[in-house]
Amino acid sequence: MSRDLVVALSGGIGGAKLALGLSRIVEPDNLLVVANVGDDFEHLGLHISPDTDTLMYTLAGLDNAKLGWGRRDETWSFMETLAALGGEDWFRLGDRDLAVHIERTRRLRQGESLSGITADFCRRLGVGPRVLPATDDRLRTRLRTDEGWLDFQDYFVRLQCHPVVRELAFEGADNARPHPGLLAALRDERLRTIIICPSNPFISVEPILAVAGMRQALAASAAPIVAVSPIISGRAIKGPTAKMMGELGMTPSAAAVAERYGDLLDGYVMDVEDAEEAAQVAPKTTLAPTLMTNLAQRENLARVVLEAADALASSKRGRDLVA
Ligand code: FO1
Repeated sequence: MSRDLVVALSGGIGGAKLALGLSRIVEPDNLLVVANVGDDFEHLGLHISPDTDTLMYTLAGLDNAKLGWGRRDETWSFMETLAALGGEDWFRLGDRDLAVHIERTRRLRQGESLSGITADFCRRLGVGPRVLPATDDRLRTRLRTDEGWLDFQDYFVRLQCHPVVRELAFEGADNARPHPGLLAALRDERLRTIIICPSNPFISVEPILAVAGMRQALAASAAPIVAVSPIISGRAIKGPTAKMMGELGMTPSAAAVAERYGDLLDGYVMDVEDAEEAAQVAPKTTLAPTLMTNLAQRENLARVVLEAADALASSKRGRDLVA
């Protein structure tokens, strides 16, 4: 029996880059990308699902690389018209992107699941791998800041991540269930590895881990769990990871992210620039170039992560046999 099924947990832009690299070397049927839904919200009467869409657009080759969200070749007539009418324009919905939100919202209202709609959109857009929201249940990231409790997009987009973060909460997580398709993959004997993409641990990965029973299901899997550091030399490639780490009392470093994931990890891929930190990291480390500015780098990092996982798998299975 071949172990060729790969599960990747991902947020938006950073995770999507690695997911794209993985999609180039893993057969589409063998790649399951699990999307954070903590960023989801209702806006202008529409259900917006940013990380799911970033993954879908990236894997379809339709992503807007400049913005890191939304679609390429976008036009903004709707937004300009809305602004002229005095409407809410702090969260920018492009004309092409808007069609996705409108159609998704219509289908959700008719009782379809977020995962079912996502699967159908992916098929129509030519996405091979499965993109699965971590849960079909409602889960919303909220942040306690020096300006009080904020909904995620108010913090991230409206206030541009300026407020100082004190605490995060994942509303609904206790009553949310991991998607059954993900649970099945985690139990599948063909599972090769679970990859935690180089996404923000607090706002992209932890909302996935917060889904009731998710950590247990991951930990119970026989396959090795390998995370990729989202930090290089104390800085995040994009977004507020390093800023948040400082505000939450951590030193912004690759080692601190590994510590945050704790026992969950079997392996950790960190940037070659952070070689001196490797000794402080408990799981087995692999050093690699983790910056992904082009497709070759994405593919290369995907290959490194899979090789690291394969090396860990033999020792993990060996341990399980002894235990
Ligand atoms: N991020 C922004 O910084 N500004 C925006 O106006 C914005 C609009 C937007 C529209 C659709 C969508 O799917 C994502 C959008 N994002 C925007 C990104 C979004 O806030 C994500 O949650 C973050 O990028 C974190 O992954």
